[in-house]
Amino acid sequence: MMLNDSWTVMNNSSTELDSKPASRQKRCCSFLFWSVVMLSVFAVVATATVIILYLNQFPLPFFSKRVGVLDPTPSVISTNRDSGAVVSVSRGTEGEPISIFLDPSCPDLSESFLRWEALQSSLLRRLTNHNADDWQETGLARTLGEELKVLTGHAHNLRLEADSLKTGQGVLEQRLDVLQSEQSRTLQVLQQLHSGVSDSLLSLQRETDSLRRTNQDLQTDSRGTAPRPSDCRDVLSSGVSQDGVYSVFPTHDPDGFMVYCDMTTDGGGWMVIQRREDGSVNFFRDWGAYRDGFGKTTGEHWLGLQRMYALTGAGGYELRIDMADFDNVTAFALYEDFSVGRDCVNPEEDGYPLSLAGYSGTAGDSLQKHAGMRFTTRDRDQDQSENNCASYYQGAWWYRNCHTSNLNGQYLRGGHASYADGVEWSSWTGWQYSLRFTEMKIRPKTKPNL
Ligand SMILES: [Ca+2]
Repeated sequence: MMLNDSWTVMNNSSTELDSKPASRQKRCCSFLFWSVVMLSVFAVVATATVIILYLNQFPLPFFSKRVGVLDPTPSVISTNRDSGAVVSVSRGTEGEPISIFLDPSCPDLSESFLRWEALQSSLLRRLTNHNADDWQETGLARTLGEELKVLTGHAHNLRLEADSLKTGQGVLEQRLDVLQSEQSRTLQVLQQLHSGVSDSLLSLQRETDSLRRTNQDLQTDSRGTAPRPSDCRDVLSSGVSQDGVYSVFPTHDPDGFMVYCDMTTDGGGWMVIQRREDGSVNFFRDWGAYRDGFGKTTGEHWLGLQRMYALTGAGGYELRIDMADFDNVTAFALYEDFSVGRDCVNPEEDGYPLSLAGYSGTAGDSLQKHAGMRFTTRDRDQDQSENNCASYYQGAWWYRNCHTSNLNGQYLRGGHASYADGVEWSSWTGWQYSLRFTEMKIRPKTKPNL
């Protein structure tokens, strides 16, 4: 009652004065009411949109942790092999990194990106088709659309990047294949090179062995087929030490001839140039016989003046004469220098003169007085006697007037009545004893190194 009255009083007091202001108050309350309704609807729509986007896991720039401010920090792409990921993408310093795992087969991500783009496009269409009556809702929807376009653009770029990566991986694989092929080829070449070098070394080793064997063969051959001996010392040096007949090839008589080598007396290496031992050979011969030699090499013989010249004409030989009587007593005479026809241009014409020096021995020197004498035979008198000493003393020798030795005399077998016509060596057995054995032998003065 009191309220109504007051109200009535109030109304009564202003009915006439404020009839239009009452109508204005009524419109103002209606506007406020619909504004609240629209705000509520807009809030519901925005909340639903955000929920949809959130459920679709879209990054919402205005729903980041810093609400309402776009994150200016660019994405950071880095490799993170520790986590097993090939590439990690982190957005912002506090953002969770997104690891991208690329297995060797490189899965095709284009389809995922396409689905992503399709989803964004679908959401964009929905936002576009949303017919909002309120200007704020419309602005928000427009903002969402712009962001979605940006997101779609990013997704598209990512798909292109993924395709580019896949293409790059293909090129990389091709290059890896080429590299592997090159590596294989290089290894093959290296193996071939190594094999070639090994073959060359093996061949070189074989050649070296062959050369070594050849060298050994040559050395064996050189020992087996020694240079032709020029005298008995060479024969002895070749390792032969047995007395006997050998071929020698003196420098001045390259065709060679047979000689008897004494390999035992006084070191051996002696060439026998005269031997008397049994009287089986006639020594009373002419010039030609004494020049060319006669007799049997293994028995009584005369080597020949020409051969003696061939051997000793240039000097350098020594002479040894071994003798024995019929009582088996022996003696020898050694001359350290002996030569026949020394330095003669035509030794036969010069008479094969005797050069001799340096006696030693046990038989006495019965030859030195013949030094310088030319050789005389029964048919070629070149001695200093009125007569032919050879004829007179039944021999052939380097007679002077006539002799102190006559080793080519008659084989009278010991003591004889005739004078000096036997096999004489006067300083040992006088002029009337014909020796049982005589042997004249020569060798180079320089003894061989045995
Ligand atoms: Ca004479």
